Amino acid sequence: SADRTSWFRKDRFGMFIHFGAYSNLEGEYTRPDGTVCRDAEWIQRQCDIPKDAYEKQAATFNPADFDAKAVVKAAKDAGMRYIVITSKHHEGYAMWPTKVNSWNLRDHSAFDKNRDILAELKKASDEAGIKLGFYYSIWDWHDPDFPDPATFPKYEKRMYAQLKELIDTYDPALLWFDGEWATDKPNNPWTARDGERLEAYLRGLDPGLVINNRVGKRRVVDGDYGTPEQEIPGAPVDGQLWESCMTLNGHWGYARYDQDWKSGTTLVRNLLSTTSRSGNYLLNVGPDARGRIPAPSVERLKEMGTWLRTAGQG
Ligand code: JFZ
Repeated sequence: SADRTSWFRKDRFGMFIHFGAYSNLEGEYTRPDGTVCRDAEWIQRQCDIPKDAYEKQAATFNPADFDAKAVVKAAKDAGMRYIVITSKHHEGYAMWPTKVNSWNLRDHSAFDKNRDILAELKKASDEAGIKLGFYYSIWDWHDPDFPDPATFPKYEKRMYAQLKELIDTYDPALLWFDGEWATDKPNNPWTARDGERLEAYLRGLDPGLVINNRVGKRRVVDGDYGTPEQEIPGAPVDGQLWESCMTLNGHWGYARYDQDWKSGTTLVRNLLSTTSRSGNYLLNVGPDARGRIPAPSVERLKEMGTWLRTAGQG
């Protein structure tokens, strides 16, 4: 509804954060034979990392330097008005202390058991007047019940439970779904009906939630807005809200070898061409294994903020 999305239509610029157990590898996996395979949040699949090896590396994940206030400040200084962080990417690893399973940052890491980065981010965001939303992948590589049509309903129950936890605990302003297109579900696809059921469930829990269209089949009727990825559409659908998400370099998750950063000029141009066509711009940062936003990312966000405050005269 127009009411629910009023803040989203006003707050045109947001920060996307890709952060998960993959961040611990910083984009590089050394195989037992010594060869190195590179990728970011897809590293487990792209590099065929065995499940036990992936779990073993995740157990050492210790993002002790994650600083919610610094993250929020970087966003605010850039002129961003909302943040969307990966609560669970395709790897299935929950970034909050979920009670649904132990594959999460509290129970399967070397991180301080008293810390909860989503709670920290929520507090810092509230203090700064920034909205907080969560990315949540429907596709789950870790849950054994996901790929089999016979057991999928069991997975779906856990997914519903996790989403309820997120809503009850952190009161997000927005949910950003993904992975509804899962390639290992050719015979058991996420259907329009699955999407409608999930969306109705979420709206029952919180009618104010803004939800992207990847909750369903990306029809105009699914969710509140469209999600073109890494592109600014020439002709957005008339009347549909949309948000273009983009990376600062060539990856979503942290990849230490990727230093191919977009220039401040390009980023400002993208922001302006998106917002001038009534779209939102969701620009991504990928914290490293310690939880720090890479310095080249922070620099570029600063440049954007300076440009916005001075209309290019800064
Ligand atoms: C997905 C994820 O697989 C990726 O890791 C990242 O989180 C990104 C924001 O979303 O990737 C996609 C999703 C949709 C398309 C392509 C990649 N698409 O519609 O072409």
